[in-house]
Amino acid sequence: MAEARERAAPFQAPGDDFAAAVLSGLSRPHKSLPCRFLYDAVGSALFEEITGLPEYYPTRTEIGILEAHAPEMLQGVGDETVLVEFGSGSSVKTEILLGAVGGLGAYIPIDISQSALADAQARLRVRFPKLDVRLIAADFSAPIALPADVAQRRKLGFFPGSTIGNFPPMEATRLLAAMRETLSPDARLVIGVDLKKDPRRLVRAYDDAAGVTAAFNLNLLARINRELAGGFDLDAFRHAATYNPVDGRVEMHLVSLKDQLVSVGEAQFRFRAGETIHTENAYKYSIPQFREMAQSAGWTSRRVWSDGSGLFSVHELVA
Ligand code: AVJ
Repeated sequence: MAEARERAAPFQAPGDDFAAAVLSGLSRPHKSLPCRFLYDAVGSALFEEITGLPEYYPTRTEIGILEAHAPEMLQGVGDETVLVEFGSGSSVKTEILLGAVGGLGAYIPIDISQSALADAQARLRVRFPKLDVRLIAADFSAPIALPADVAQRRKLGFFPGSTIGNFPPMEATRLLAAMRETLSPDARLVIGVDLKKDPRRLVRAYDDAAGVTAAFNLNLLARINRELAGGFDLDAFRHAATYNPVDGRVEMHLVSLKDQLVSVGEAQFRFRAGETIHTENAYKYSIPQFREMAQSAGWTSRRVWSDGSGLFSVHELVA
């Protein structure tokens, strides 16, 4: 049961138990850890650095698409509309939309991190002093009850970053359906989805020359050492990124370089040389594939925007 819940919610839930997840994940025949644990303070800073790497095209490509097409994406948005962002983090991409909108009823960022929400609010207050910002600290993987005064207003959802790609298709479908419910009635969702492409290009985006993604992945072991009295030797593991064409996903792993026994608190785990801990999936979708998944969650993809090289897509879904 606990395992199913972990897979359903790759992002940090309140009261989320790192210790329990690590003990259960390392006890499996195929060792794995939920990717939400990559994002402690160190991991979040490393991810920020990843978004600026030459190989990591998604962030800058999506920003380019948003900048080029924000006015079209915002058609029909006005003083009555409420903008709801899922997993808003620092809300950087939101500023592109907010900068292009004429009027907006309210902006509701939903994030599990209270501190990320507070930072975003402080920044937005400077640039958009009149904007009504309502913070919601919550896990967006289940339907969320919005404040009563906005529940009946027209809502535009925003879910950028191809975060949807971290969920296996079944859970992604469930998540899209939950978002439709949160945004109903008259739901609309602008969502960023990374596209299928040359596997070599995909793998390079997750295994950069400067080794930042390797540091990001290995930080998970450092975090276990820091927080759970772990005995991982970081030099005895290496980062690996591969493309799995059957499942259409990039996988990140930590590969044991030798036979070894590693302690985590009182527990001990055996690793064979070459055995891996699977730490993240990033599913990639063609435009028709994503359309079909959205359809099975009750959405229709009405419009889709892409960059000139076909690297990344932004869909407009309507209920
Ligand atoms: C933030 C989850 C969308 O999957 O591309 C980047 C995370 N992992 N490099 C992604 C990530 C390694 C990123 N997401």
